[in-house]
Amino acid sequence: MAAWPGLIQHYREYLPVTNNTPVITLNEGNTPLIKACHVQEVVQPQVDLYFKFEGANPSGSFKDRGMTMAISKAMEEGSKAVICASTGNTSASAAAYSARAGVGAIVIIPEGKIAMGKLAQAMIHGAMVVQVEGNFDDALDIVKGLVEKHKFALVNSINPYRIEGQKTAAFEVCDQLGSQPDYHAMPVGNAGNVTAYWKGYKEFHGKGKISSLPVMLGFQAAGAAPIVIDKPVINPETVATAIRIGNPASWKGALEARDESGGRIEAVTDEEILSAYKFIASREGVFCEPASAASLAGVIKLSKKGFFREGNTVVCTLTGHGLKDPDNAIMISDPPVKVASTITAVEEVLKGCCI
Ligand code: AN7
Repeated sequence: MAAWPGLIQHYREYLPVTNNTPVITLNEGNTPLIKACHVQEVVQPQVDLYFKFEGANPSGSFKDRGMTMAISKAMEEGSKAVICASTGNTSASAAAYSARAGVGAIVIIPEGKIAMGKLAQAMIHGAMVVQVEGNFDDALDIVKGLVEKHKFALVNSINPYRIEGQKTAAFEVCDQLGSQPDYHAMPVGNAGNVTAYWKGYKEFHGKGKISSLPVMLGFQAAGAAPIVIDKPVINPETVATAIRIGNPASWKGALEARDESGGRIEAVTDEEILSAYKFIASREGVFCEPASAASLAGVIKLSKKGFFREGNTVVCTLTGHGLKDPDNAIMISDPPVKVASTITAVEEVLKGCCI
């Protein structure tokens, strides 16, 4: 089989690129669709549940799908610098693709509230990193103001090319499953991704590639759930910093996905998020970041209300890699046991667990 060329090449006919578009790619996409094997412990009745593991993208999140498009188009348009606000993953991805393209990247992030791995990524890729004493919503407002005054290409998901790239995840799910799932669950922050998946499913349906459309299920963190409570949240708070967003830019797109698909956008608590996060890592062997686990947390929550039927196919997008946020993994896990450097001392602590 030929090497995967990246999603622009693979899904070219569905994307707004021409022969004049310089394709900036890190061979993103083609991420694994991993079948859950222990999920019956937490979801009843028995469903076929899959994880679309977007942490396997080059910068470790789904943002790479949108960024390959946004940066390629920015280069086509001759942009000298790109800019974004970010809770972390967008900045990591923008920094990586900008480095590759040889264009400057400016990333505006909320001070102290982005996972360490993401900050490290933006820095090592050479972006100009600016921390503001505010949250993501404040940072996005600043970015919108700056692009009015300066010739920067904005690469947040209000850039329509971002949505175009990200919709390819829905294509892949259909291609990998051989049909559409019954339900598609994902975390919702700025709501670009749920907008993109729904666009992708509708386009595949329009082309006759799938026979019906999935029901979309979006989950916000309870402390940052503006769409659920139907008004912006001024001070969003959640352990899942990636989705610590109080005024989503693609609010309308999320409502369309929900209403057109007959789906739901609901809230899950930090406790439910962390519990699903731990389950996915410790029982399924997949390490995603806390925000990603909001997808399974929501599915577990709905299943307790009798939402699913036996045999339903449910896909949960795991949006980002767990390695981006080591602090939370360490926080909720048992600490390593410290002993003297001898066989007997190590054996002593293994008694009752492994020997
Ligand atoms: C792991 O990086 O908004 O609903 O600035 O990093 O499309 O915003 C990240 C969002 C889910 C929510 N999971 O997606 C940013 C940013 C992870 C994320 C979301 C994000 P959207």
